[in-house]
Amino acid sequence: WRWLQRQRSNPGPPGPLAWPFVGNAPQLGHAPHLYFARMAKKYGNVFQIKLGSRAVVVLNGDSIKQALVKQGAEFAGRPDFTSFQYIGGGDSLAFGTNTDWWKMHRRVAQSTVRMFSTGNPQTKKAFEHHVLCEVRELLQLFVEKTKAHQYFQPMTNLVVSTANIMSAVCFGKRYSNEDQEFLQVVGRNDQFTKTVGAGSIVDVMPWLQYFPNPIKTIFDDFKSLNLEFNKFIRDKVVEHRKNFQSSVIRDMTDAFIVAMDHLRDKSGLAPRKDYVPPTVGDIFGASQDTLSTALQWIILLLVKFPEMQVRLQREVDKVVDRSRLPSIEDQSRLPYVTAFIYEVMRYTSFVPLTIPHSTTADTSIMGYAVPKNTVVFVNQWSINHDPARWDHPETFDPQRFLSPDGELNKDLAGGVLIFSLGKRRCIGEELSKLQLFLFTSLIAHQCHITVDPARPVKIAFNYGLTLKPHPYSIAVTLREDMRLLNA
Ligand code: HJJ
Repeated sequence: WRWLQRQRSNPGPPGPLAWPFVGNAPQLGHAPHLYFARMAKKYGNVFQIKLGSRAVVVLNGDSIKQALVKQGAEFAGRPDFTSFQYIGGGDSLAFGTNTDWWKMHRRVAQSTVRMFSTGNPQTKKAFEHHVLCEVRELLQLFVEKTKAHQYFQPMTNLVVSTANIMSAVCFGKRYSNEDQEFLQVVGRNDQFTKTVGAGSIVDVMPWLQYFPNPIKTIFDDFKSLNLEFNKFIRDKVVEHRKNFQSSVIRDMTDAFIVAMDHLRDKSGLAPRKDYVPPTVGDIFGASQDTLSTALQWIILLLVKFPEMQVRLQREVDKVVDRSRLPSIEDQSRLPYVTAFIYEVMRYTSFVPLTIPHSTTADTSIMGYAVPKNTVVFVNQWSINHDPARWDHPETFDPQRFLSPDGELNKDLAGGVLIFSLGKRRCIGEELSKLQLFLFTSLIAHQCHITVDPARPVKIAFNYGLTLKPHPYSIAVTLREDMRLLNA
């Protein structure tokens, strides 16, 4: 009777009717986050669907903070998805389960990332230098391409560029834009993103990987890309261990070797495994995929809204004259640049759903029972497009983050959700915001970007863990002589 009463007073979340065998998978379509937003209107912020034979609880709006922060431990798990077992050879920090070892491992990763990006003024300068060098190469290439072809597609160069910044930080090495080997490793983000995004079919219907069909082909590509990626990273770590000197920490890989070996000796918790490669893999992989996606969107929106591009240039010109380049210290005096970046993150919500979570215990959320090991999708897009939070959420308008006297509204900016919350929130947030600020202000300071008038850009995406814009073509001209950039 008690059991029955509990079931009655605390049932599972409501949701749409599910088909046998496939569940609601056919309804997700090409934009699961939009389908979820529609369902949230109908059933409320917490609802349940079925994918294959698995129950999935989808969190929208206010329920996200409740689950990930207030009930953080219960919602910090990861499902045992097939695809996750191939990332970092199954030892990825981002896709792994939260054990005691995982918690320490995460702390070490967090402090090591900080040590090489935003940790102190010195490391910030070193990081800024890497970004500067890479933007210089990139803009030079863009100008050459414009001279040769007028309009060209910038996507691949943006991937190589961001990968190079993190390659410099992680491995102390950069690659040429023509390096085919490097491109083979970093040029397959679309395949990665497609397979690990929430709603990926192979994870909920794993039997699809066993007979020829389109999903199997996508999954085979995913497996091979991970094998190649992991080999690239492992070779780097082997090389680093070979000429390692504890007195000279050359890059992030060296720092991880020190930190992880120390952690392993001290805690006794870690299995006898080398966790340096999967950790460096996560940081290198995550940063190049997300940063290149962000830049692809930033450039698309700069050419879509040329009046905003001019306003960015004016603001940067007012603060940074032609005798030097924008730097980290300028950020507080460049509120429009910062507002523009926040609006790109809000409007595109290019990580619409976080990496899938799972519950670590029987729990409840907003009055609904959720059993242990339930898959949980977190709809970040629903926060960023909630009409109760934002005026005209479907309008791209950086001005929304500025007060009438032009200052950045930090509360509003803090309301954009793209790095997740709680125990699984992104460890690269500061690094990535710094990098986006430098890229955007450098582009505004140095060049002007236009789009082929014959082929105006459309704001459309391919769904995955990160939303990629459809390909587009641009022309890039320097605003001033290139000498400045070389100075
Ligand atoms: C990769 C692209 C990869 C890894 C890691 C091991 C940590 C976008 C969001 C989070 C990022 C999640 C992480 C991704 C790890 C990539 C990325 C790729 C192979 C990898 C929300 O990144 O093409 O291959 O192997």
